[in-house]
Amino acid sequence: MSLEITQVHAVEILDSRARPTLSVTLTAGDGTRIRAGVPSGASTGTREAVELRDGDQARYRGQGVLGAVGHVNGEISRTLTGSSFATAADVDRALIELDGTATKSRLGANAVVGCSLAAWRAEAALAGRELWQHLAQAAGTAPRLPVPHFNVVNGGAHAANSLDFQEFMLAPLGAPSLPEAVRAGAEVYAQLKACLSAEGHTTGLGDEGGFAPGVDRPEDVLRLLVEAITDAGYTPGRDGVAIALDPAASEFRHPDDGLYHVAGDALTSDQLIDRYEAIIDRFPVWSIEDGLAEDDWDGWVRLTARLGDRMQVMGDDIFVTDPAIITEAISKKVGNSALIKVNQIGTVAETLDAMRICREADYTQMVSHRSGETDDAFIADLVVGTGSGQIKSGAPARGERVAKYNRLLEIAGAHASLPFGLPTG
Ligand code: 2PG
Ligand code: MG
Repeated sequence: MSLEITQVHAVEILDSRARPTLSVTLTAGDGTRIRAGVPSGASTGTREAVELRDGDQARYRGQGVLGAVGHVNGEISRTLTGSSFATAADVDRALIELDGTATKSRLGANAVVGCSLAAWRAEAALAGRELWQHLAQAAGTAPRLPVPHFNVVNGGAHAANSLDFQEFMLAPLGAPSLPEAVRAGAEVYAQLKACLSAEGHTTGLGDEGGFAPGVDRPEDVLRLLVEAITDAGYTPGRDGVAIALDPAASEFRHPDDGLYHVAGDALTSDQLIDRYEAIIDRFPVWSIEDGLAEDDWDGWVRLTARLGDRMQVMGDDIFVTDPAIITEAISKKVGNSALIKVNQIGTVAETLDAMRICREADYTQMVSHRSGETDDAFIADLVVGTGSGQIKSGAPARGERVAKYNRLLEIAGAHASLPFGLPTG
């Protein structure tokens, strides 16, 4: 079977932060029309694929994407239409070649990723398969429903509060099924709102739908989370509802002194590792993403050596879903887990490659949304198809976040025999 594309067309739409992004519509030879929405991050890694923004201050404060839209409707359309591709991976290769830069900065990673997502979706539709089934076949993986990680408290670059750590997530590791995990996330989220109100905190939301209270110390948030988990009737910990953190430490390491600034303390890498150790001694935290900054590779080696047998040490900004960087990290024993974002590297084919490298090295993986999102739920199918076992898509609230969890619930409801939870063995 081959993929014949008759039209590719992009328009500028809005993401969940009122910033422009792309919607790409691809028409296949048989008339099938497929749409993809492009996500966008705020706390980005410096080695990520580069989004093209117009920079025209007269429109959307320079954030417009008409240039990227123009590339889809011009150069990319001319390259992809009229020819027939053996696979969607070949479309990705054509996009990479056409762009010609290491970071997709010429056409824009936002233009490229929209076309890639649409091409894989089109290939699945032409094959008459669900997207997750198609991705499983392409990757040679066993499908599995993931443990959702609900980001219920937002700080850092995702909220206007003074909390330095970016994300506090509920991980219902002990749930018996995906629907029960979603239920636990939603019930604890509601309980947390009550706990915050009871202590006089505001319950306004951050970019990913989590609460953004005026609490400074991460330990104070963790205490509130444990209280909410317990009050909602769940057991804090791996048998019930555990906690995962994304401090996003690159954001609070100050360039002037090289120290990590957390709630008024200025910490060296080793002092911050001590703080994490104290946190996991005291609270049911099972995973820490970006615990140190993306350029603190020596610190990462020590963090992994000290805490890697007790928890997930996950790289996001440091790995940027880049197969070459992940390969280097594995050889240096940096982390034991990778966050996976398609738009960080720019194509689905390269993402599947990064995921294969992780699998082969026994690095765990979590598929992730971005803080700026659309209603596109591609990542729900990606996580199920690749069987990676973990996803984060923000709070169990707000349309662009629940679009992913609801897609997972639909897959779970229609395919009762799919296994759920972290991969075993
Ligand atoms: C992260 C992501 C998603 P952003 O740091 O993991 O939660 O944030 O999309 O802003 O990079
Ligand atoms: Mg992160």
